Amino acid sequence: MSGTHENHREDVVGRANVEDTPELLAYYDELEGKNAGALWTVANKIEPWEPVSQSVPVVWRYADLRADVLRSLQLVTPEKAGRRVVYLSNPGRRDVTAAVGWIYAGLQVMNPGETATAHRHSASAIRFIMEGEGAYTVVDGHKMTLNANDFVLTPNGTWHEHAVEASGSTCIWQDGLDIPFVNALEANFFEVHPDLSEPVTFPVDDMTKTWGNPGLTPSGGDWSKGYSPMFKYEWEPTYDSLLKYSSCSDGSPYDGILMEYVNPATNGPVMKTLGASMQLLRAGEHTKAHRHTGSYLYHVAKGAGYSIINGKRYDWQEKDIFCVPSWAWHEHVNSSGSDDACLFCLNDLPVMRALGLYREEAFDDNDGRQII
Ligand code: GTQ
Repeated sequence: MSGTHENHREDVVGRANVEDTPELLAYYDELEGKNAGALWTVANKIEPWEPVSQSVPVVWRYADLRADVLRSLQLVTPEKAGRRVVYLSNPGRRDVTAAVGWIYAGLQVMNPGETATAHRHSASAIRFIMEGEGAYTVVDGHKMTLNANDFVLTPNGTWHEHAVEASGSTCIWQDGLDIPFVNALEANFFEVHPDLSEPVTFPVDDMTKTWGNPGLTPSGGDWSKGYSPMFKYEWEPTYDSLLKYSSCSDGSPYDGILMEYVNPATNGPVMKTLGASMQLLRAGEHTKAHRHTGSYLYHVAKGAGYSIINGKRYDWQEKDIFCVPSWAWHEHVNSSGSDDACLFCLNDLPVMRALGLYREEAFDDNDGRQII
């Protein structure tokens, strides 16, 4: 069918700018019939001048979603659903079930005494605990007890199982996975544990007790897997570290006091595909705008404020989740004059850095952009 071809022309030297003619349209038809195409019709689209994100900035307000998450307790069992999760859907990324870029996220809820079937997959995952008592995750036989704002890893290929102790209360946490990314690479496998449950074979919380001591590493400690051996990063030492750092540093004008969670065996990211950080914004702090490649999903661990993303204001408060798409200008504001605010951030920076795709730019009010 002639005339249905896309033709992305730009009147700029070095860019494709070929006008349609009946002869060319016939030629495009011919190529299409042979599963081929003329690059100059699509070149400007597939090689944009700078990253073009399909994701749009979104704030998922906990006050709006919490009742829906709790309602799922009445609607489905973990046995039937596998995992009882309300996922976060970016309007620009519905086709790949992403919250932003290639990152999936959801809010999982469990009642006391419930367990989700043990499983493993090629996707890497994190949990960030939001509310409730008695939640735990077992990763390859290591049981982690979980409290609010604790951050847990379930790295790719590890068996994992989530549950809430019978003595606990209803728990909600954020899941974050690289599912869309692994699917884009067409490399995702999933397995249900043959026993449906996995045994706890190590002392409770052993990985954090072994690897999570400040400035100290276990003598002879041997760890060469591609992810952090510290499966759980607790909130209190994290917050304490931010306070200590902020007592002696101004941090970054673009990020405030930002610390990255690291693999203590390498000082590198916690997993190969997903990185995470916790950022403290001091009372009244307003960071300077910048942008970078990579997709960022923020979870408000403490406080309230707003972010300006590509010139638009997005208000947030504790337990809200919001995203900053790749290459979007952003600045964060702590609107309290007396309390600090903390933003947990899940991102794909390890991928960007490993592939040499990380790039950052500062916004300069006097025009001009400055690569930093
Ligand atoms: O518990 O590993 O929200 O595999 C989505 C997919 C959680 C999990 C989700 C998953 C998980």
